Amino acid sequence: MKKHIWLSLPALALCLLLAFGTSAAAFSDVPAGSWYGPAVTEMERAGLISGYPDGRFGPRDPISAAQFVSVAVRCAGLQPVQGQTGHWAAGALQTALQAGWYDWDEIPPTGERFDQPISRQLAVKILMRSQLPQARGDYITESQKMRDLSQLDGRYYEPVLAAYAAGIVSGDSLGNFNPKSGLSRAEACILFQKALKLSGHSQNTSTPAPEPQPAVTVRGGVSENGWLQVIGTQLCNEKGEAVVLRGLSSHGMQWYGQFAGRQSIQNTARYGANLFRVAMYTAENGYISNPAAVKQSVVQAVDAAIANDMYVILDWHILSDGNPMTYRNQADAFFSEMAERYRDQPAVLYEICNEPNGGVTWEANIKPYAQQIIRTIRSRSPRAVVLVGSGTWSQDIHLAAQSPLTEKNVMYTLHFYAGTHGTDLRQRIDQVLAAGLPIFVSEWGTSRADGSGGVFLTEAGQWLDFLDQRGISWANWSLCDKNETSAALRPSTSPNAVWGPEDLSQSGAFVFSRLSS
Ligand code: IDC
Repeated sequence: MKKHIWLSLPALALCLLLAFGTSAAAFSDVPAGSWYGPAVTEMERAGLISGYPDGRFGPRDPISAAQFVSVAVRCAGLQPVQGQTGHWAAGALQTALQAGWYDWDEIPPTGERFDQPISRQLAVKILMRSQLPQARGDYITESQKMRDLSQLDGRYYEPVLAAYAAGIVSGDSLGNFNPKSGLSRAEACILFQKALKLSGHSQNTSTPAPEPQPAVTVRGGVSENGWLQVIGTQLCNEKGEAVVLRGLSSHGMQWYGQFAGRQSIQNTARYGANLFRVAMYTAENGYISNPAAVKQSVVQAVDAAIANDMYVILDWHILSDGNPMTYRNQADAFFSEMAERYRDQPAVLYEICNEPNGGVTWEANIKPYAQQIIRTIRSRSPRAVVLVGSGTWSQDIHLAAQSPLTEKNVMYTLHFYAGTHGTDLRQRIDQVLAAGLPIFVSEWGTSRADGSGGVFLTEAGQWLDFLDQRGISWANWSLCDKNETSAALRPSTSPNAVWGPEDLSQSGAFVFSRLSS
């Protein structure tokens, strides 16, 4: 069992302490009857802010970028990640940057502006993106409320107008917003308090506010973690602790099912895997043309993973058949049977459409398909986690984010190949995480997207670091000995032997080294 400490509770407390000094029940310089008194007290009681060591809060001091962002991260329930400098708030600022709350040039991660007062326009942008990402304001209506609209830089129009529309800001007595001035710590408290109230009230609308993320990430198998659940954007175990699953995906079961037996799966467990993915192609001589035999090999693979105390993804591997609606009835019958069979089995996760592609849309094809199949699965196995793909070979998570499913314990798959996909797709992950969409990388490769080329281990390393920092689970394509660079095993490896380093391909050696780290 390995424990990955993202940030211990004392470290978190320290960040807060540094953000606002020590905690005190009441601040000597915050009169109860002042305009900011109730907000400051409420935020302090909720553990979101605290004062200076001498018992003051400093309500009229300008709030710095680092202080403001730290509170935003805390209010959003996110964890600081590895920062780029030794500054006390570097981790929180990195979290916020990666979440897309502001751009690199607005608060460079190199730190030179961390301790400078934050401008009102930037503060409002960070506030709205972090706490109320769905909020919008009508230009014609809201712009009339700002006498000094011409002072506002273009990139802040959207969040500032949304903040006006939500009643979070209203301008000074002259009707000016003063976008380039700073704001005081007391004003910041009021802004956060208003936004938090609104996000709390809007929890029943389309995107739920992210819930606090657990500080400790555990690995381990099914006996340790039990039924999985999705809390906010994080996969968690039965106790509600963040859990990360890592492992290999089979190649097509109709071709390389021999590498999905007990010994092969156990070999990956010995390197630290707690997950196996069973890729059941539907087309290409897969389940649709040969249902009985393919299903039997799939059930054997699922049982082999369970025997190894591992989580296992049952993957309906659409590929050349790009539209999940094509074989919807077969999928419904298959998942009905499997969810019944594994109804008492916390190990099984259901991936209901590997990679929709071609002329499919989220609204017309994938979402209605997912709604039906989720209903079918949940009527048999109510607690099962379901993984849902999106268009363009499961890269269009941003389109799913515009109209997410309302069912609980659903995650959205994102697939990447290190030789083809990079920064743009990673940015997309951060955008949708900030919007509350839980992500599971159920397939990725060290090769190009065609399964060959490379291997691209530097790029793959960047990807895995990125996923690690966000507690995102993954399965690597693929556990087989095919002569293609994405295959983890050298040609002619025996599926029934204990594997040593000489059996692993370049890709396999890299991937296996990252299973336990
Ligand atoms: C590839 C296999 C390759 C096979 C091909 C077509 O590596 O041997 O000939 O499928 O069946 C995916 C798919 C996955 C692909 C993989 C690499 O989910 O089935 O496997 N890939 O091309 N999406 C992006 C890449």
